[in-house]
Order: sequence, then C-alpha cells, then structure tokens
Amino acid sequence: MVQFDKDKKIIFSGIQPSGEFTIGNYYGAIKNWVATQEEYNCIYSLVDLHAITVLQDPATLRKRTFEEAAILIAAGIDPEKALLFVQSHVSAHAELGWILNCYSYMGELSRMTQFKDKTAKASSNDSIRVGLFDYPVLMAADILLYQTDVVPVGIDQKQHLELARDIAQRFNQQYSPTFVVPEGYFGTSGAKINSLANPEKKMSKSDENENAFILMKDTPDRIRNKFKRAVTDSETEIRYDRENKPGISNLLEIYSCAKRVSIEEAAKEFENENYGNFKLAVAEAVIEDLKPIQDKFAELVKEKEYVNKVLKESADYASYLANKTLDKVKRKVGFYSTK
Ligand code: AQP
Repeated sequence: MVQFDKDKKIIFSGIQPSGEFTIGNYYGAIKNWVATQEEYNCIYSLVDLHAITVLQDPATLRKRTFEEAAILIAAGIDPEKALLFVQSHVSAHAELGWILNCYSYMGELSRMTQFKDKTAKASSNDSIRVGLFDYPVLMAADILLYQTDVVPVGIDQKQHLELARDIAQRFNQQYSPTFVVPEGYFGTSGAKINSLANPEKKMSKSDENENAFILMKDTPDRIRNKFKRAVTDSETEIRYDRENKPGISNLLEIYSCAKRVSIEEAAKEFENENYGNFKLAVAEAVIEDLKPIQDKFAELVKEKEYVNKVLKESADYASYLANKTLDKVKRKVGFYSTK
C-alpha cells in the first residue's frame, strides 16, 4: 500500500483507455512513469472520463480498462510506490471538473488547438460532443485535485497545462491560495513515436489503420508483419533526418528506445544495411523489449482479484487526497455543508 512521502513532489499523469496501449504510449509516457516512481509521489490514472469524449463500445471499454491497468503494472508501475486507479472511481474528478467549468471561459477553450484539430473534419457543431470541447477543464481538475507539483506532458499538451495553470491562478486570486500551480515537465527522455503508416503523424492507439501502430500486446508475428509494411521512402540510405526521411527516422527512434542506445548509435549500426533487414532488426528489438511485459501481463490477467485490489486501494487513497482539495473548494465557493 502506497504511503506518500511529504518531502517528495507530486506528479499526476493520465492515460486514456481509448484503445490498447501502443509503443508510442510506452516509450513516450509509461517508461517515464516507471522511472519517476522513486523520486516523486506518483499518481497515475486510467482516465476513462476522458475516453468517453469519443464514443466507446461499453463492453470493450470495460474489458480494456482492466487489461490496460494490468499492462501498466506489467510494465513496471509498482503499486507499492505509485497510485494507479481508474478516474471514474474517484468522483471528485467529475465534481471539481464541473466547478471549474464555472471558472473557465468559452474563449479560452475555443483556442485549444487540439480541439480544433480533432474537430476539423466535423461537418457541423451538431456532431461535436461538448465533452470533447470541455475536456481540458476536466484535465485541469485531474491535476489540481492532488495539489500536483509536476505534470509530465508532451508538447501537444502544453496548451492544456497552461489552461490548468490559468484556472488555478484565477481561483487562487478570486478566493485565497487553494491550488498548487503546477509546472510542466517536458522531459527530453520521452520519445515521440510516429505512425508506421504515416510517419509524419503521431502513432495513436485509436488510429483506424491497425498497421499504423504496434500494441504493447501484439504477438511477435504481428509485430514483424507491421514493421515489414512500415512506410519508408524511395532511397536506400539509413540516416536520421526527421524532415526528409520521416519513416526511417521513426524506425531509428523506435530501435533506440527498444535497445536503449542513442539514435546516433542506432544510425551508425545500420549505415550499411538495407531497409528490409533494418526493419526486421527493429521488429526483433521491439519483440525482445516487450517480451517480459507480455509474460507478466499474461500472469496478471489471471489474477483479476490482485489487479482489482490495486485499483481499489489506489482509488481509496486518491479519493482521500482529492476530497481534501474538493472540500476546500466547496467551502470557498459557498456550498452549504451539514458538517
Ligand atoms: N506516439 C506517441 N509518442 C509518444 N508519446 C505518446 N503518447 C501518446 N502517443 C504517443 C503519450 O501517451 C500518454 C497518454 O496518452 P493519452 O492516452 O492520454 O492520449 P493521447 O496522447 O491522445 O494518446 P493516443 O495514443 O494518441 O490516444 P488516442 O488515439 O485515443 O487519442 C501521453 O503522455 C501522451 O503524450
């Protein structure tokens, strides 16, 4: 059971169970989550309230939430060191999310570039869910509930973190200091992995094209097949050049993550190799890197009670922490209490 150390800073980070986790999630986020467990009080959440901003099949979402919790533990999230819970199990997220809606403005949410990107193809406002527009406020609630000091974010989430900071400062000024104003951690170690089908685009778990991503649970054969099909270019030279050779550069990045070598070392290793052999080598490196996680996962899915216990105990502790902040907020905004 986790006991937080008062002298350590608090980190909050979430991952949406909107699809099975990819090696983009793994090398870009989950690996860092594991690495930061020693140094910080870590709060990690499967953010299912965020996942339903896009329509989900209920049975699939339910099964996936459990399985992806198991894969996080298999990947090294240690329930003795970090909290790992399902967001909807801690109702304070939805409650604070609503309250913060009343301290946020349409204008600032309308400026979120991720919302603009995600809705660019929509034919009219009638097909855009309010939750998708509003989710940065829920994200602010997720972070502010725990008096989070540090939020590890990719560059794509920078604007959302700024919003969380603005809302915190606004609330603190309106009343009195209530929320810690969180800092972003834009670590250099988190890789950005791109799609295998369109290497100029981020690898996403909800991509419609299954060949665009490698799942942490993919079998060795699937991994080999997907890498074989990975889009490269019409040249023959293996070198790192994100702009002109996005496919090859992405594969070098993946290899460097899987083998824990620098991109320069990876490029040097393959400078005289052909694309076909290079792709196979990347596939084998990923297969080998994922094997211990997949083995552990296979054991954990059979131990449903254990995984549930971790999720429940974490949610209980998270609720305790979150409600301390939520009670303060409710008092400040003037809600009546019978206590
Ligand atoms: N391709 C990626 N490379 C590096 N990091 C990535 N992350 C996601 N994809 C990559 C990081 O994973 C964490 C959790 O992401 P999320 O589930 O909150 O949502 P996301 O960023 O929108 O991830 P996906 O896979 O693209 O999900 P969908 O398809 O559902 O939108 C974050 O820290 C993210 O940076």
